[in-house]
Amino acid sequence: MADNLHHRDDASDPATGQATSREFTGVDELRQGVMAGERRALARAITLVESTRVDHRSRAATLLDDVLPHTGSALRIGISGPPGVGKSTFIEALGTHVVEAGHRLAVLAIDPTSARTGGSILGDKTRMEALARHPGAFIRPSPSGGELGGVARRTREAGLLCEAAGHDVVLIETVGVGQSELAVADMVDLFVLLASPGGGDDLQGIKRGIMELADLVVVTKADGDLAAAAHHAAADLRRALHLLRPRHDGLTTEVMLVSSPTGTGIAEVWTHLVAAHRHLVTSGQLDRLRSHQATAWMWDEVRAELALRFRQAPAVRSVLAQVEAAVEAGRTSPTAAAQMLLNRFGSDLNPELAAT
Ligand SMILES: Nc1nc2c(ncn2[C@@H]2O[C@H](COP(=O)(O)OP(=O)(O)OP(=O)(O)O)[C@@H](O)[C@H]2O)c(=O)[nH]1
Ligand SMILES: [Mg+2]
Repeated sequence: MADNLHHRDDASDPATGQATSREFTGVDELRQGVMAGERRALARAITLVESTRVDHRSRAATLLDDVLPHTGSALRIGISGPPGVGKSTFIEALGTHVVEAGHRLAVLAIDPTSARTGGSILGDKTRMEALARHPGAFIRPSPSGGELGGVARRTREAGLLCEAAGHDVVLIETVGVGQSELAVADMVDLFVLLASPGGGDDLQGIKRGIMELADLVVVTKADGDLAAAAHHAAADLRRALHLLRPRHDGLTTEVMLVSSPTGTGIAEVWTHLVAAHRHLVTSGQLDRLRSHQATAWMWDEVRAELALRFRQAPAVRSVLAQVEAAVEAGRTSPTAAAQMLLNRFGSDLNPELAAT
């Protein structure tokens, strides 16, 4: 497999998500490939966890359980910001700095708005060109389609696989257009928010609830004509952040400035992130954060699976359209309808309940 190490991920057919070669068919083989840091095995493993097929889901669960003991030591960073703020350009610059420092980097993306096959990073080839070609970097586009919850769960799993494959820095990017920032903040150690110099009236277009998630705010495009505006934006952001409680004890949310194309400020951002992470580790907060995230993740899985089984249960399915129509038309109250459906679901699970 050594000859594949320097290739970009091309192990699956983007149209079908199906594996295109016969290698790594068994879970055990896949696990060994992942653990050996083989990029094709990693790509294939991620394709497996992204699959919604029932038999794939159970194989994916086995694989994830197997690799779990080999995860946890990576620095997990979330990066978000409004469209066009400079996320891709920033990740290219920061990522290059990180791999040149000897780290192995994985870049994952969550873009539930993207119906494009192959996800957002396809269009980013030009902006992450150098990084994509670097042997120390693994870039994986957002799984296309599906609702946010599903995409987020698969991305979380992909992150674990990357860690098992030896990537000690995992960046998870998302476009800041909705709920996806929350999903990302829930799976990373540190959350970085990008802001642009001229974002508009309400603090560079950042909503307060999102600002509260940030461990670091980075103002992009602090160069050329935009340099002065960037400094103004940074001052505004510092004032706003001053009023917020930091996410972690002992860490204040800094505002830093970068110019991604020239690289100005990038090394400082990295140094800051490493120091913040070290603080989380030594203060014991990282362990607590991750335990909390793991439990939340479990409940997330339960909720999603339960909702799926609920919709598929024959006793529910047979009346679902009718009940929905009745609620839509105002003939049945949502509460009564939900109760009725839940009772039917319960009786499907346990026929004895139906008698009561
Ligand atoms: N001058 C300057 N331009 C930048 C900087 N960062 C990004 N840009 C430019 O801003 C534009 C958008 O950058 P992207 O990196 O594509 O932004 P993005 O946030 O990934 O955008 P989406 O993926 O569409 O959400 C591009 O034309 C970049 O060249 C910067 O630090 N300085
Ligand atoms: Mg982008």
